Amino acid sequence: MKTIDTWQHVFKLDPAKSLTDDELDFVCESGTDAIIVGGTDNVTLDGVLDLLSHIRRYEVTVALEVSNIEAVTPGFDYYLIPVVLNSTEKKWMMDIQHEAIKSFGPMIPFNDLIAEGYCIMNPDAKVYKLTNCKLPTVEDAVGYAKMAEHLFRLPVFYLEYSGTKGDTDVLKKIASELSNTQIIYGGGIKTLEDAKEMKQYADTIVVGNSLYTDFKQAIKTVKLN
Ligand code: 1GP
Repeated sequence: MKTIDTWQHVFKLDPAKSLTDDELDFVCESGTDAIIVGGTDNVTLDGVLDLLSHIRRYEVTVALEVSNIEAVTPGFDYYLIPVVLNSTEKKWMMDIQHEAIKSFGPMIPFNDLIAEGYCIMNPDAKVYKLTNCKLPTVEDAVGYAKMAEHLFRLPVFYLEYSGTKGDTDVLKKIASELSNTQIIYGGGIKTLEDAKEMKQYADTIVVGNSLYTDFKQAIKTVKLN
């Protein structure tokens, strides 16, 4: 297993979308540092189990990004817990996590949990709308990143542009402020060039949607490693 702090390149697979078995094999053997299983809509236990049972035939590290408590199952190396810093509703920062811990506390493998401070920058993204976010300015985003590291001491700050490529200036400013919290960047990476561009400032880059739109190009992003 590769520990999260060593991840440079990650693929994110959505349990509500499908790849062929051959494509999934390719993803698992691609040389990526880890696979995150996660999505915004229609994440079901069946969908999660389908992906997990396929991925577990390989050695690659696998994490579940928890978006729906009913779709959580044992068997992952990590459980990533998003905390949406720019949501206008406390629910997405604290209340759903609180409910989950109250209901499932004794079953939760706390050592495998990683809290991710999310800052969602694309107003058109489903996750932005679902969590009722407010669009951060550059200063706001840098402020959230500093809170993640210096106030909450979160292990991960996730700059999320899901569906569109983000602003490298924002990422650069954030990178210049953080030294302990790991910066994960995701959004709109389609090619190896995109991956290299965002990786200049992020510790870890995530490639999601392009696996479902242009698989061949998406797989090439791993050459970053
Ligand atoms: C989504 O950050 C990831 O949560 C990746 O974004 O789907 O746009 O690649 P894309």
